[in-house]
Amino acid sequence: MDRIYFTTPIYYVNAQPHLGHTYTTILADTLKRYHRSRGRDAYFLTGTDEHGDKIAQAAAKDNVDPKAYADRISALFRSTWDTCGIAYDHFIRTTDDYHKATVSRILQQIYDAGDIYFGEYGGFYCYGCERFYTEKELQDGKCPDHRTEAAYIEEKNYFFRMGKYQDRLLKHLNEKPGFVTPQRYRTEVLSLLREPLEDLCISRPKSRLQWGIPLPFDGDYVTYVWFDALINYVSALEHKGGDSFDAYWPCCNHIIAKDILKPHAIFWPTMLMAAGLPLYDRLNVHGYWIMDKGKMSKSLGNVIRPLDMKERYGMDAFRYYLLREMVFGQDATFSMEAFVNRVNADLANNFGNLVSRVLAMQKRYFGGMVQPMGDGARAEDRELKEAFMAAAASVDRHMEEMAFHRALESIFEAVDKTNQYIVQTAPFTLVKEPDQKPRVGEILHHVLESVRLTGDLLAPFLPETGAAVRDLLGLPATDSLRAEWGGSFPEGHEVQPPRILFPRIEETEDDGG
Ligand code: ME8
Repeated sequence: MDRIYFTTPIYYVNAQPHLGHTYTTILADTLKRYHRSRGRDAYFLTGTDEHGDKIAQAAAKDNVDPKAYADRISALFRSTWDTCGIAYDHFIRTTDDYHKATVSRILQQIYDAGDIYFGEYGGFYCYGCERFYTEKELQDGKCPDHRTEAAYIEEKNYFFRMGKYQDRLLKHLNEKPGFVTPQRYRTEVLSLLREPLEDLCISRPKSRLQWGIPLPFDGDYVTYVWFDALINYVSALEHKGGDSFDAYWPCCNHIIAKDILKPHAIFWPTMLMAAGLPLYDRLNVHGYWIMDKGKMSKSLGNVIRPLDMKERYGMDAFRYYLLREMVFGQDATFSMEAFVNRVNADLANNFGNLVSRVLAMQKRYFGGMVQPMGDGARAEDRELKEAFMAAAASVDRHMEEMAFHRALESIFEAVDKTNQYIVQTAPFTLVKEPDQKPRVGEILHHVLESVRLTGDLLAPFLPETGAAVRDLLGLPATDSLRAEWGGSFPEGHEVQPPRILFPRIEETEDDGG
């Protein structure tokens, strides 16, 4: 059986789930559902990153110990994903014992192999990023990301001989052009590798930071948070047990945003090399959601929270906008106005109306009973079928390239085609001629089949919609796609009366959201 393994970043527990986290998590969820629907064994991992300065400081600010703090925020991430219907297979926490054990084992292994050494280091440290910066990287002495003054710190620490693996990593990137994708991020990694790769400081003295996994070979130190966090992708599979690691690791697809490209494209593969483990298959990097602050509604504030969006508009409307609007790899602007327009135009007017319309006609003309489909030999019937077969193939092609927006566009082109088919065949006029009734039955059967296939093609992107369409059509739930035309409705099959799938969003930003 074909397998595939998707991971999201494990999110820091110093912030609550927002739009950015939700986007990456929805991508992984869509990918898992998509591959499952095509008969593949897809495994999906997400979780929380709970050690390090940032978390210790956030906990101190809240006057609680770091573990209690992490428990609370981690649970919040998990329950958010549960409420949003995210179908993760495992939720990992870096404070889980099995994870800590794997991190210790790998550290010891790399230490024994001679790739970790003790040395003195002085550098500019940003607490927000939890890393040292070179003077050249700082802007006016400040961290380019956090815009806070970097502190000069001199201390003895352990270092990972990352530089030793530079050539091997370059060779891998050249031999496997799809290792980091889209292309622009591969280019960015290659350009980082044009400079000599420095060794990586992988410890923090306990005198400065206690909240971390102790180094197995020196109890006075804890592990640098990235060395701990990246290993989650491996420890989760080991924890799953059996042959999970061998089965899923070779088809591991990481999904991240561009902010954490360097740790994933440079630290992680070199760590894997040093640990004697094979590399992951592909690093898929998306861009950033930028807030369109001026247009954000007052009541929502500037932070988009997944649960607010779900409650107000439904999860599928939110998923649709995110997946349809962002071009994978590029930045996108989040605007409530664009959200409302997109959802109203595509979901409420286009697809929603189509579903209501055909079910209403089926009910009125045939009491909801599906009629024979006919031989489908007429030009307009054939064209409708062809439009759907083309859409199904195009979804596969686009998903291979993570072009979620194009996959959805293809499905909606087929929906447009169906609306044109109704106009062209005019069942509402034809029905007035009694001898044309069988033809009206055929036409509606074709439209119902379009709706069936649209719902099934949409299901990985919009799971609730996929299920609701099947329910309206009186068909059993399924998570596998039958990308064929016809044969969905047995003789005497009855569909439901119409029900609104997507209510039009009437509010404007002036309503206060
Ligand atoms: O970096 N647009 O965790 P994190 C799109 N713990 N995606 C966004 C986003 C935005 N504006 N903001 C955040 C960490 N994200 C580490 C990861 S992995 C071994 C350790 C998403 O909580 C995006 O996926 O800061 C980004 O890579 C991630 O959140 C960063 O999450």
